[in-house]
Amino acid sequence: NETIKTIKLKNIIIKIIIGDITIEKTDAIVNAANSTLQHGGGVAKIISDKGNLQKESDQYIKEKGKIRTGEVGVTSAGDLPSKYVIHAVGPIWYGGSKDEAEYLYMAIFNSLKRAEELQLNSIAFPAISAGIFGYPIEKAVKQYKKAVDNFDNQNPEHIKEIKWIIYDKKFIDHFLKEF
Ligand code: AR6
Repeated sequence: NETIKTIKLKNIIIKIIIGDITIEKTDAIVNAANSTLQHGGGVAKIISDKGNLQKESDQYIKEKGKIRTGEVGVTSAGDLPSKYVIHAVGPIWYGGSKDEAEYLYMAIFNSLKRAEELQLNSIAFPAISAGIFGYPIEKAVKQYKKAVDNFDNQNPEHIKEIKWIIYDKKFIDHFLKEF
């Protein structure tokens, strides 16, 4: 994976990286999940297959129930090199009239909050909602940035590094413009 930009906020370092999230060594990677953790496609399938995580995800849903849009659930990282997978449920894009922006913001912010509660130092995100869920990337990056800025402003004690892993190269300019 290749780091193309590093940005220093008040407390946190942001890295914009091109590549594959499953090879990132961070304390947690975030999965672009759905509310039943059925990892049928997209980055979720890749994370689940490589980490061997479907069974643990099914068990999670059985015990705790569905995860609402904007909320997160945590499993181990299975066979992946990180410690945890934070499964964030981003919104499906319906055109912008169904509070998609607020839900996307929540999915990112709640992932960061949970990572901080777990006392983790680093976390890596894919472009949540911007694939199968259809959220336009130029709008999505605004919510990613807002969530990161607000989290940084809360002066977190543990999280020091947030990585954005870009798989889809046509997203690069949007990330560079927003961050
Ligand atoms: N590393 C980083 N990013 C990746 C990788 C990878 N290895 N592979 C794909 N991406 P998506 P969503 C990017 O569709 O829109 C699943 O079925 C991809 O290019 O994975 O939130 C879930 O189970 C895109 O930019 O997530 C849900 O049902 C980004 O990851 C649904 O899809 C997100 O695309 C979630 O849809």
